[in-house]
Amino acid sequence: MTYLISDIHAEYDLFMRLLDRIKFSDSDVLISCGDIIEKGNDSVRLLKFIKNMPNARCINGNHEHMFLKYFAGLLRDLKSYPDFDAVLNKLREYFPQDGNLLDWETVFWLNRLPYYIEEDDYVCVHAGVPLDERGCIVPLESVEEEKFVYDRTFKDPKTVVNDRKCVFFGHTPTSYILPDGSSKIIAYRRKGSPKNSYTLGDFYKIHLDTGTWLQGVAGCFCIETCNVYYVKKP
Ligand SMILES: [Mn+2]
Repeated sequence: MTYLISDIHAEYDLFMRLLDRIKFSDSDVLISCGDIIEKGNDSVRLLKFIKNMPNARCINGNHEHMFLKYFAGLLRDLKSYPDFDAVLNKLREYFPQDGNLLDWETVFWLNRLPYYIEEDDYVCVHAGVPLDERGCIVPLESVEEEKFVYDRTFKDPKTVVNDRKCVFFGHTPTSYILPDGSSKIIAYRRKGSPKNSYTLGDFYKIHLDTGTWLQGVAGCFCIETCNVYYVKKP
């Protein structure tokens, strides 16, 4: 099975409970739509764990993007100050609450992450993706990184995707979108798709951010069954 998550925001314990909840195994695949780090206390611990999962695929969110911009700035300064230990120390200061120490391997792993995943029937981005005038997804290789991680309009329930591919995204807690303020994954059903049908083709976009840090709810969506799973903080 393929499971999608987003915006875990350093909530290591809740993430581990979610893996338990879905009985995640070596034959499954996990896709993270960004914002693994910050807000919670275990950024580095969570990064290292996910980096070492052989069956996890990750893209950058705005929090990873900001960290990588900070890293790029430190590398630029190196021209006059060639001290890589100092750079790593500065990077470690980026996660002040973290008991786990950042290492170069993790930094370079982050630095190689893509900003989107595109498959035959779905696309994964952090905040959103530009649509053309027909509501189809524009060629993703032409989109700027900032657009993927800071998009402001895609979360709007009025934004409809007319593309064959379903878009997975996060970035904004769904409690801000749902009228009752609950923290649930929102799956937007295509016009005309039968109400009791649950295949990925029945949906045009899936909003994954259940507010793991803000609301204490971690959720994931299974592509093959379209089931959703949640774990909550006690
Ligand atoms: Mn975000």
